[in-house]
Amino acid sequence: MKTYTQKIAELYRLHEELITRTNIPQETSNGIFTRYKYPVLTAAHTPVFWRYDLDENSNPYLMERIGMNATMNSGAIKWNDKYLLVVRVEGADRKSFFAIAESPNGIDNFRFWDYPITMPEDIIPATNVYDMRLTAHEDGWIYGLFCAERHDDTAPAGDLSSATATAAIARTKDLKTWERLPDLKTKSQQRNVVLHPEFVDGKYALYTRPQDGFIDTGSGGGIGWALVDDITHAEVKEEKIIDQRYYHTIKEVKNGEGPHPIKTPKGWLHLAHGVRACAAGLRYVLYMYMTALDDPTRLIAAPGGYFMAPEDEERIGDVSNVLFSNGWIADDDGTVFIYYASSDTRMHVATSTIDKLVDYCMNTPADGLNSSASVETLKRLIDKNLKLLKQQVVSK
Ligand code: BGC
Ligand code: BMA
Repeated sequence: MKTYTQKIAELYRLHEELITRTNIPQETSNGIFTRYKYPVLTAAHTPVFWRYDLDENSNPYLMERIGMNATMNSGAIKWNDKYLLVVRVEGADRKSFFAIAESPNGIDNFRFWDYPITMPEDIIPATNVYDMRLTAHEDGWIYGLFCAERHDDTAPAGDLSSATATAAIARTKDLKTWERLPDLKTKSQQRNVVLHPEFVDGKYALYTRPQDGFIDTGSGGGIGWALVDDITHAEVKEEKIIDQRYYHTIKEVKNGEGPHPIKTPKGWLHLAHGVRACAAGLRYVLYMYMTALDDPTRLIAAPGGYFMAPEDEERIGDVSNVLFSNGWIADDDGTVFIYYASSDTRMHVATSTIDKLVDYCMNTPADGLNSSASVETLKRLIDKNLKLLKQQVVSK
């Protein structure tokens, strides 16, 4: 018979084994990015002392007292040479909260800080908070923008599902203590609001995602852009759509900015998610685009189709068929760590480089918006390649 102390030691041993497991790059790659074999975070990565009461008197059976359900949609930042994720942790009670997990190398050994983030509330407290985008802004603060969700009290009595989505704004200097600013004032509901890292015309700039209802983006049009005078009383007065949705594309139903774009010599590199509807429900994939350095609202590259879509175990989870990303880190050597969640359940990493991602954006054919155009694009590549292959045979 194991003693209580031995049982706890066993829990710790298994947990330690899981979180220190070496991650392995996957051999097969499309040349654009490399996936890694293991998720970087799962619910089982949360500390043992979050889930178990370790006191034999109050927990004689050594049961989990607080269940953790998922670790997903995480913001990311490099901080004091460490790779940090602000994870959307979801408890068994369906409530999400933010907690930081830190890794020395960006691909494995992610370890949660002891305490989750205590996020101050706005005037009207939210029921649920999620999907934080981190921006180290040139004003010196680190901002976290996230979705604050509340029950829609205008819904008919008994309707407990109608909700409102608002962009919440908080800022910090040390990622430990957070100051909450008033939620973004806008005409429509908003999810997926992201702060651009630089001032534009002396103003704060936001990527927005206007929507008609809580789920329905309807007339929203796509990813928007708005300038804000005062981030401590942020209000969207004018919104311009910079990345539109189109019929029969991977972003037909919805799209939303991922993390804030990365500045490259050739333009701002964007990662976003696109949603289409099918019999199985909504399918979420990741896509990329680029905008001009002198005008971040001007689209300069729009590679067609998805950049990443769910594969293998990524396809399955609480909300299946979903890839979602709101965090990436560009290292000084040009490596890009793309953090993405699969099926609202677990976190993964894929790596690439700035040069490769720019090349991908600039040289992947755009979506021609119909089958004939796709065939013409394909034929052009076949022509070129067959000519090349023939020349090589002749010259041999
Ligand atoms: C969930 C989000 C989801 C949203 C729209 C929220 O209640 O927490 O994960 O994106 O609903 O479906
Ligand atoms: C939402 C997003 C994510 C989530 C996705 C799929 O609209 O904001 O929180 O990953 O749906 O459930």
